[in-house]
Amino acid sequence: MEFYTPNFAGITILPPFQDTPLELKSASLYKYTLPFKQPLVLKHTTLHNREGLVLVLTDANGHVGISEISPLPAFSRETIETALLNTTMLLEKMIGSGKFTAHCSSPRRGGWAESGAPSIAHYGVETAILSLLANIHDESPGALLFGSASHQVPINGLIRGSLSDWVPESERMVTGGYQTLKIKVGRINSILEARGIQDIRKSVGPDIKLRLDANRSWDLATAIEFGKAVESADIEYIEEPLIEAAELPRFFDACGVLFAFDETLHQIMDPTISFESYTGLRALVLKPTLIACTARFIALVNQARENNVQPILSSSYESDVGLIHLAQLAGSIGGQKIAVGLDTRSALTSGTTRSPAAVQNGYMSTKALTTKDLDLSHCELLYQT
Ligand code: OSB
Ligand code: MG
Repeated sequence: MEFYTPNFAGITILPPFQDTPLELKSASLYKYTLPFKQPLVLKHTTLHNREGLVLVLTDANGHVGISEISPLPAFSRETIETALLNTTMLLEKMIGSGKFTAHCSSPRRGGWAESGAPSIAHYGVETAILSLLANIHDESPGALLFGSASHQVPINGLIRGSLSDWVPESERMVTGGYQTLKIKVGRINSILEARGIQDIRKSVGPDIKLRLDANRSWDLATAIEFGKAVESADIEYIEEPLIEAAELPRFFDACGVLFAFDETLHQIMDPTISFESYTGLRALVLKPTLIACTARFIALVNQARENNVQPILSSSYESDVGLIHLAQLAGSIGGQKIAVGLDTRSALTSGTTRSPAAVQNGYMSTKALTTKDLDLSHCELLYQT
């Protein structure tokens, strides 16, 4: 049989890996609860714990596929309860349904764009299948989709503390090997923040890349004022400076600071949206966990590349299992050249693997996970076939 669920329909894995017959034998689904070191303050919520699901699939030959399904409260449309329900429903359909091939796009289907709303349950199951296929072929999941893979990826150090910590934190990160920093702005007075950015530039020198993220905090006038004030600090780009995304080209025209889409991508679901009309667009910040559809994620990577916009893969405070998958995808997209946004593990007290998906010397490893690497001591088994 051919296995179609809505989101699987649009994924094209590269020809050497297509049509691999799969037969699932068992599935286990665990729920983890991991405390944050400090309450995580996000734009519309504050979190004390991260909760999510870890899925382990085993095929008839003993290969495993491992993935994580972790909707982020206030960002994901789905909750952990709906994700759990939808995942178990999918698993019920798949287990015991005999041999199938997955991830072959069918010309009869319209691909992901016609496949209905993205679902984190689908995303989690397709990720586990991708991980299973990768293990069968002894390749990285990213290589199945994008062709190549690097053994490590550079990470942008994430600075989310208060203004007085910016310079010491930046210095600590640069000493630790980070070559790109991402600073969260738009939280207090924008003039003070602009000065803080200038101070960071002075202290880290000209060779460190600086990215900013304003999470849509400003009106056009405030953003332009900020942009002009940091003009000499050589900012690589600023994510989502404006409340109104449509005004972004005017922001760029007025101050010359390049910008990136993050939240805006989750509002525009039209896959054909033209990025060409956005003068000044430097990057797409792509969070597969929030996009919740591998095919749409691939489409966005391709669209970015076609428009000379950088695809920057980024995490959403997943546990180690999810982060390792993201690092593997990143290693196949930007390789060792483009720093990606995976510096979120340090916010958690513990994780889901024996050794954490740590950043070392500014890089994260893309090494594949095996069941031996899992640490499920913070998990509860919820479902097993
Ligand atoms: O605003 O970019 C954000 C994580 C979860 C939700 C929103 C955001 C983030 C990050 C991830 O900042 C880290 C990064 O992109 O470097
Ligand atoms: Mg952002």
